Amino acid sequence: MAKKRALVTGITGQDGSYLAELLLAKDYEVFGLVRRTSTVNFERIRHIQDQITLISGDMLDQTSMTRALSDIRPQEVYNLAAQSFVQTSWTQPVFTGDVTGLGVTRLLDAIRAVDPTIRFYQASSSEMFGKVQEVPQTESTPLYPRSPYGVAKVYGHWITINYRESYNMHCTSGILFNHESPRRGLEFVTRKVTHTVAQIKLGLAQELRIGNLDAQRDWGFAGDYVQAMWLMLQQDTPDDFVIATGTTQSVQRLLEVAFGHVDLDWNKYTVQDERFMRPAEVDLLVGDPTKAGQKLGWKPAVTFEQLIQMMVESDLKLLKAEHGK
Ligand code: NAP
Ligand code: F7E
Repeated sequence: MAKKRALVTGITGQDGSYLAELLLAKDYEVFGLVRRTSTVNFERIRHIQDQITLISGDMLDQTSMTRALSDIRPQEVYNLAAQSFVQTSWTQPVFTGDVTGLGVTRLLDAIRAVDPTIRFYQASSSEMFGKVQEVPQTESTPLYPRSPYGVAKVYGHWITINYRESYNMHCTSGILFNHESPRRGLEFVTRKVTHTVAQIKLGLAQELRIGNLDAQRDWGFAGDYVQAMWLMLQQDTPDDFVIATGTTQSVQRLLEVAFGHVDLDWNKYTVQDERFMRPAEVDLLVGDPTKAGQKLGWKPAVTFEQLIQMMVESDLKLLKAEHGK
């Protein structure tokens, strides 16, 4: 039997790399859409690069998507590409809206034109809940985004539902809460903390400059969350699913766990810095993954403490190799 083919946008990102590994393990032919950059940024997929096929394209260029879909003829498309850093969305609001919001319409419309039977996954986000209207947040909690990124994701979420309802396409939206890993970008708070903790432990840095310590997030492990993406596209009926751990932790707790893991007192090394405060904050996120548990049989395996310890250990190893320690 011919292998299933999947196209992943955002394959060079954190989730893209874990999803590509999962699809390869399930014997898919994996294709990734990559945008042109002046230097190569394949660090996260280098170890699997000989097993996947990369195709040039951009979320701002619908022609490139149509071409990629016509050439590959995939059965499944996972749309993970986005300008995904919330803070940057205030300095680049139009760009964020174009890539993260309108980009979804470009891709959906390219799918409609090439092959409307393709199953489509949209990477929706808990940032859509923003100023939360209900605790915990479920698939039916009203949306109240608090950043240009959150607003763009609301657009992407609703256009996904609209193509499902307008054209009867298999379009599914995964509302994923924060998920992290050793491959997380250095600008996000978990990785920033674990990397700086490792630097401090090895004598390579003196302090950690940080923003709001009171924000609370429902943090899970990216490796667990990409399994949910795949499960969603195996369902007969497209739907929306919240993917979360159901527990929440503050940024301060993150500091306690990360510094605590290497026997340091976070208070002694942490400096609050206005530069990392946001014009509008999302104070508390905690998801209710009951529907995903019941319909997909999904549950997270890695706890918050295990996740942060895994990330600190990985950064220690990385830095030791870089600095010959
Ligand atoms: P990430 O590490 O920032 O990766 C984003 C990916 O999108 C990268 O591969 C990036 O390519 C690509 N991309 C950006 N602009 C593009 C463009 N114009 N055309 C083509 N590709 C473009 O993000 P992530 O953490 O893996 O998240 C994956 C998706 O899930 C994103 O849509 C994010 O918004 C969403 N999400 C993430 C979380 C989370 O906690 N991680 C939670 C909910 C939803 P380059 O490598 O070239 O920059
Ligand atoms: O911030 C606070 C900050 O940037 C988390 C993206 O993947 O998840 C991510 O968005 C919290 C916020 O992630 C610093 O104010 C304090 O309250 O790690 P973050 P995010 O904004 O929650 C969602 C679900 C997505 O969809 C996004 O794509 O931590 N915080 N001090 C800080 N945050 C950062 N980055 N840096 C600090 O120094």
